[in-house]
Amino acid sequence: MKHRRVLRAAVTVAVTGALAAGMTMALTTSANAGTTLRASAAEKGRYFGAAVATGKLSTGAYTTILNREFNSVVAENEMKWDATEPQQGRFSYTGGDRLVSHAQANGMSVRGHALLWYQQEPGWAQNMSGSALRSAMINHVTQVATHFRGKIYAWDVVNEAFADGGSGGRRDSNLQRTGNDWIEAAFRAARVADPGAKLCYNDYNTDGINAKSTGIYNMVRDFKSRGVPIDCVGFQSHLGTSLASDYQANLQRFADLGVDVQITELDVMTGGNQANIYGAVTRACMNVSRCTGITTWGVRDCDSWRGSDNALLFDCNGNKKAAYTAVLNALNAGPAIPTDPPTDPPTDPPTDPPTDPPTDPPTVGCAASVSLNSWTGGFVASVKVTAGSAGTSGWNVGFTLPSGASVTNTWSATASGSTGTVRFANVNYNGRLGAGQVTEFGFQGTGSASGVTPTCTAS
Ligand code: G2I
Repeated sequence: MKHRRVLRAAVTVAVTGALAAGMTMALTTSANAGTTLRASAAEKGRYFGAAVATGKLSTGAYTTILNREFNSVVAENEMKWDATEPQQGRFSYTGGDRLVSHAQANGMSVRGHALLWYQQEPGWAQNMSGSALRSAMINHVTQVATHFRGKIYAWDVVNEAFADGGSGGRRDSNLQRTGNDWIEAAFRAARVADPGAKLCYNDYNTDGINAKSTGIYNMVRDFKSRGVPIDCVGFQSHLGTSLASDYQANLQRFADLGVDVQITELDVMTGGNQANIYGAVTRACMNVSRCTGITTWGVRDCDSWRGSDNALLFDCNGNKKAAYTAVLNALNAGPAIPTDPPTDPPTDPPTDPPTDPPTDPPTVGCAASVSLNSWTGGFVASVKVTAGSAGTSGWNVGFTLPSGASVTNTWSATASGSTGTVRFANVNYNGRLGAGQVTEFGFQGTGSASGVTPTCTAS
């Protein structure tokens, strides 16, 4: 059983010296302390979430707790690759859509988990490699993120790509063997497909400053310096009987790189320390202003993948455990995420006399620019269309592709042709642009598109 292997890896990080000073801190509750996890987290500008197996949404005892206590959900399995693309190019969103509807009806945000992961690949993808796999994986990212566009708060774009042990390097997998740039290619494709979602890298055994978390830290720093779109890092936090003393410091060093951090799959082995560890993790998140929320990997002990570990906040009868109280108290005692400083009051109106209106005639037309994310054998093109000063009621962008290049997939435009001269027309919702307004579309292809330049015509 694959997930057993992960569990062992996750809980054998025996980090000692665990719960330092913070644990003995007296917990006070503020005057307007919340009485549920969701209310208390929301008061502090954060979310408190749970992983949900959507089949359980029809169990009343389960859903009662979920709706009362949590304001964020993540699909435990239903948005993974094997669930969403069981056969190549045939997508299935039943479970994921059901969870999104439940979330929307109950005031919950949704974390998306996970676009690319070496586990739970569908069989057809397990058998692929090289540029065929690279194209298939980028297509998967594009299609799934496009389907859920606008509905996901944060996506785990890539899950568990780093190796355990002391190397600090990447984990071997067929995804990794498509080339070291697979992670950034996935993030760029996800950004194009759902520009509103925060894009996260997510992993386990990263619960302190260690070789693995440092490998990830270096990747994030590199991505930020090169403009690869990454917004957040998820710390799964499948924990044993102790907590790294530098858990909070580790979150903070990532936050200092300019990304949000989130606790994404929290569960803690039962035992004397369980409530203390839950409290300490919550306090650590509260103390890091860019820690935007916490998700536990399930609701009740019996819902957990960790079986007899009794690792969650509610027992099998739905009763709140001591760990629940520790979390609630820590949420209520913690600081709120600082809000943006008030903006300066408006300055005095300018006293200059009004200038003459511009005399230039409006520019009929549009401009287009392209940014390419290329790898050996394929590419994703992101195209920006800017309306001239007369605006547009429609636009059409042409490219002449080098020989050997072929368009395989297009979003937010309609393609005509796939090789040679290819044209992309607006779709019904993005043709009408005001003066200077910008819209974006994209396409994916095989071969190389390097050096292509777009021409834009407006109507
Ligand atoms: O392994 C714990 C988590 C580690 N981080 C990534 C998470 O995505 C992962 O979640 C677990 C789910 O909680 C399990 O429910 O991922 C496992 C897969 O590696 C999930 O287990 C699978 C079983 O392996 C399948 O046999 C089963 O069909 O759950 C499937 C649906 O119940």
